Amino acid sequence: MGYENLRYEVEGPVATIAIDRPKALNALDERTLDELERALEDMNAAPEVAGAILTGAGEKAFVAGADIRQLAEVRGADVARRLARRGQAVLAKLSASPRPVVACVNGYALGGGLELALACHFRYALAKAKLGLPEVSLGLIPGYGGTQRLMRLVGRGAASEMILTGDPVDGNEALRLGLVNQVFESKEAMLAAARKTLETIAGRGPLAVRLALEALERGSSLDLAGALDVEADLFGVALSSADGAEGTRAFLEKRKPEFTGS
Ligand code: DAK
Repeated sequence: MGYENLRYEVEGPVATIAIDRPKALNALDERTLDELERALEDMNAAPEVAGAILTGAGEKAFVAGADIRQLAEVRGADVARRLARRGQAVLAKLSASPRPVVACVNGYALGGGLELALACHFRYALAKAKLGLPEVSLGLIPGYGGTQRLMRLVGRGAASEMILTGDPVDGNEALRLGLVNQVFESKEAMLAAARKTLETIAGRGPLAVRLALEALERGSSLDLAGALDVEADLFGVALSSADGAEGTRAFLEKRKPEFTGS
């Protein structure tokens, strides 16, 4: 089945998912969420793919939020709950993806759009990008994990200011806050840097990358003691794996490791 609201491409070990609904500045409606879920499944099922870039098609927007037109048509608590569960489930899948997804924020990342970027493993942005949670100006609060993921990333003070004012920050301010890892002047430079990072990751032990992502994901919702238990368990899996044996042996034999992902 093809895609209507996004573009999915694979080049070498890197998949690119570009949300593409120009008439609504790439806003997330139900169909786009469905297609995003399918693209993540395609990416994780492709043996040659090590990770993905998630971006917005065009020059103006990453994702300008949940589709406000669709939200305004929602009648009844049941439909609203189903919509909320749907969005939360797709973002949870993204956050728990066994392969890394890098958000490349090329313009407006507002509301559900910033929440989508926050569910990615890390973020790059253009200096001119606008990242914010404007829900309070619509009489709402963030509903796809924004209050929690933003607070965990930038701390309660900075998150409170962004959420309570609803005012967006640009890429440089996002960098200062720790909301994004790197800032770029052009989309080409940003996508090239994200590709290079994912190619570096593709050269590391595939099982170790998967286990590290799992440790980060599971540990992020536990207290330190519980999270350290998770880390110890997964470290045990890594050390007793074929890749763990190969990586340590290759170091001692002064050669490049040949990982098999097992
Ligand atoms: N939804 C639908 N259409 C959108 C949209 C959106 N979020 N954002 C922009 N568009 C559409 C505009 O309506 C316009 O369509 P036409 O009028 O041409 O038909 C077209 O995209 C171009 O937009 P503008 O003409 O407004 O472009 P400007 O350059 O003047 O302004 C802007 C760009 C990004 C500043 C502006 O479009 C804007 O403020 N957009 C809304 C941004 C926003 O408030 N986003 C947050 C939405 S609230 C939930 C969980 C989560 C959420 C909801 C529920 N549950 C748990 C159920 C999340 C909520 C949100 O994301």
